[in-house]
Formats: sequence, structure tokens, C-alpha cells
Amino acid sequence: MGLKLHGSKFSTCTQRVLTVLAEKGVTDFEIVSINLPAGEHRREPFVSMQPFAKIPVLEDDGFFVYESRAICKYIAAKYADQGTQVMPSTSDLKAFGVFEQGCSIEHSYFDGPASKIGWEKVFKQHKGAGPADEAKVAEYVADLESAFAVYEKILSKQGYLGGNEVTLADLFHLPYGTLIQSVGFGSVFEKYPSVKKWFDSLQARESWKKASVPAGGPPGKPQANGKP
Ligand SMILES: N[C@@H](CCC(=O)N[C@@H](CS)C(=O)NCC(=O)O)C(=O)O
Repeated sequence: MGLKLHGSKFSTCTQRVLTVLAEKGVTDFEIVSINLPAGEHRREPFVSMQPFAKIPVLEDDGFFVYESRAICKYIAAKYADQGTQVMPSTSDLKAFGVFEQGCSIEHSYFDGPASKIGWEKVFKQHKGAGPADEAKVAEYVADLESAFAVYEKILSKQGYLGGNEVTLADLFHLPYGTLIQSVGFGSVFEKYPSVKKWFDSLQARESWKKASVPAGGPPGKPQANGKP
């Protein structure tokens, strides 16, 4: 039986998983659309799958796993023998350690400021929660720049955040990195040449071209998304 991805193609976190499915060459799956504006994620049967009421959730033959990064690692492990090797095996302990370090860097120093910029500049308006707080945006952009200054040091020595090959640690950046570029913060990347080159190479991947649609849906037409 194929996989079911409960989510929305307009959601950044669902796009993270769709990118990895494409990298692994997994085609036997269906997206079960969850309508966020209608609040489907806050009701049964969704909350029995994801008690924090967030998309996406992966269903694999009666087994459920949520949190997009955990889902991506599950897919990488399940389909270890096919597609891009996006996660080193624990048999190469040092490679695995650097990979996990890269994943933690993304979650600890990138996701916070990037998703908060996304909230202020995109999702807040979609939810009718008022205009962006530009003072907060400036603060998040400064945080992102501080993180990218360190990324620049790392990426001037190695091709990718999790080592010399592309891994999940890199791919995890795609949805929010692309979103913040689309709302006028491309200059944050341009300031750091190795970061810019690295991110351009990620966006050029076929997997991302397949998975990416404007997060939140077309401008002026709220869709199934909304990072809190
Ligand atoms: N850490 C979670 C975050 C999931 C998340 O925030 N999903 C958003 C869509 S990208 C959502 O469900 N928002 C609906 C809401 O908060 O009401 C993950 O990576 O899966």
C-alpha cells in the first residue's frame, strides 16, 4: 500500500516532505488535502493523528508519523536503497554526526528567524491577523544574518551543511529560504557568497522544482497554510 501524506501542497512543511519524496524517487504516495483555513487540522480525525494540530502527517500502512523533519528522516531510512543518499548511515559514524549537526543547525539557527519572517510577511495577512510588524521583521532579519555569517564560514570549507554531499540538513532550508526570498529578503543570501551559491544549487534541484508552489497560495487568495 502506498504512503499517504496528510497536508497541503501550499504548506512549507508539506513541501519539505514532498522534496524528499522526489529526491528518493518515491512516486507511490497520495496527498490527502487538509484544509487549514477551514480548520480541518484542529478537528477529528486529524488531531488523533497529530495532537499538536499541525500538518503534515505521514501515514504508512496504518503507522503514523508527524513533524516534517522526522517524516523526511523516516522516508530517507525506508527508501535508503534508492534515489539520492540524503542521510548517511550510522555505520559511518563521523558522517552521521556531521549530518545530525547540520540538521540541528537548521532547526536551531535558521528555522526560527526564517519562519517568523514568513509569519509576519505572508501568513499573518492570510489569517487576517493584521499587517507585518516591521520592527520584529528587522530583528528576525538581523538574527538570520548572524546565522548566515557562520554558515558562510562552514560553506566556504565544505559543499553542504551536513558534509560534502547534499543531505536533508540542506534540503530542510528550501521552503522557508525560498519564501523569505519571495518577500524581498534575497539580499540576506546575496551578502554571503558561499551561502548564495549553496542555496542556488539547492533551488535548482529537480526535487524542489517539483515540490515548490507559492507557500500560502496565490497572493490575495488565502490557501491551506498558516504557520502560527
Ligand atoms: N514542526 C512542525 C511544524 C508544522 C507546522 O507549523 N505546520 C503548519 C503549516 S506549514 C500548520 O499546520 N499550521 C496550521 C496552524 O498552525 O494552525 C513540522 O515541521 O511538521
